[in-house]
Amino acid sequence: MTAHAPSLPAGAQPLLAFSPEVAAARDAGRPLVALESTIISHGMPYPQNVQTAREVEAIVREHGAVPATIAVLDGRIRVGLDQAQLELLGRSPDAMKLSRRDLPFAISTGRIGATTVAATMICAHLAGIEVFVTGGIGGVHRGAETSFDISADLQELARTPVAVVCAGAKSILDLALTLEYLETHGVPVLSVGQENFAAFYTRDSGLKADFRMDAALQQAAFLRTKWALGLGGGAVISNPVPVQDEMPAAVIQGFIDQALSEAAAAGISGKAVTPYLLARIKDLSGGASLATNIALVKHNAKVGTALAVALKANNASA
Ligand code: PSU
Ligand code: MN
Repeated sequence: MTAHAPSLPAGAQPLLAFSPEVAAARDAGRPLVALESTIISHGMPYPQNVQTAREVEAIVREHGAVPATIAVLDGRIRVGLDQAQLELLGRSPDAMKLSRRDLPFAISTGRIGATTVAATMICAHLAGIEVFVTGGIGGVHRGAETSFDISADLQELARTPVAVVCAGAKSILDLALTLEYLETHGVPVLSVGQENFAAFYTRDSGLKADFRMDAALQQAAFLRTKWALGLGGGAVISNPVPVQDEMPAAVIQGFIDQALSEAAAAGISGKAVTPYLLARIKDLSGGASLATNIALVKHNAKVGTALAVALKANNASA
């Protein structure tokens, strides 16, 4: 182990399993980028989900870090998945969607589990990984004042020191309340390339992010400072979808509104809400939303890898 290789809490050690590639990267002190698996099991259809997961991993390698896709299989947290494990997650109708509360259940009962943003942050932190790339984060749902539906992703961002690179959040959510909630809990939102928070399918939510920071070195210095101050918790790195992949705002908003009213009419609640909305939007858009989704995750992989590399450099010079 190098000076910077993280040490696991003793109790967690037997519950984590590193792929050979990730284990070697840890030993060598190379930058690692965590990737989530709910986007594979519940966010995209097969086979595009597995294909995208592999392509995103390749982008991370190409840009100088090692990808660590995270899931729960055979009673352990897998940090780094092989092809067979990715296929299993991508095809299995039994894969559970795991957030913070669900992790111990899936591990202790040997279930197949895909990790959400919240659970992936927890696992990445246990594995000593500081950067995590995904598509979009969960947030405060519209109507949360009566449903209390606020994603556990937001609390996780408040407590677990991992930077989450995403394309903002979908406007299936109340994005203004999501930003308010993050502010209340001290979670900074850094925006790349623009002032405003990104809205996943579209670049501009119309809401200002906290700080614009285009350069990975700036973002890394911000995070090192935050953590050096003992402030803990994570940060949102909002990276808008590339212009050429953006969806027309009015078009996507129509699909989102329809999906929301169908979800309400069908009485969908709890953890089923987000996967239901994602699947409906994909169907309503005739697959156009999926192409945007894939493009933005790949773009996030580039930005996240640059950040992981910059954080290593910042560490070495500290
Ligand atoms: N938003 C997306 N795509 C996703 C998700 C959210 O645009 O795939 C997934 C992520 O895994 C996120 C989870 O952590 O849904 C949030 O679920 P919930 O709203 O139930 O907390
Ligand atoms: Mn929820």
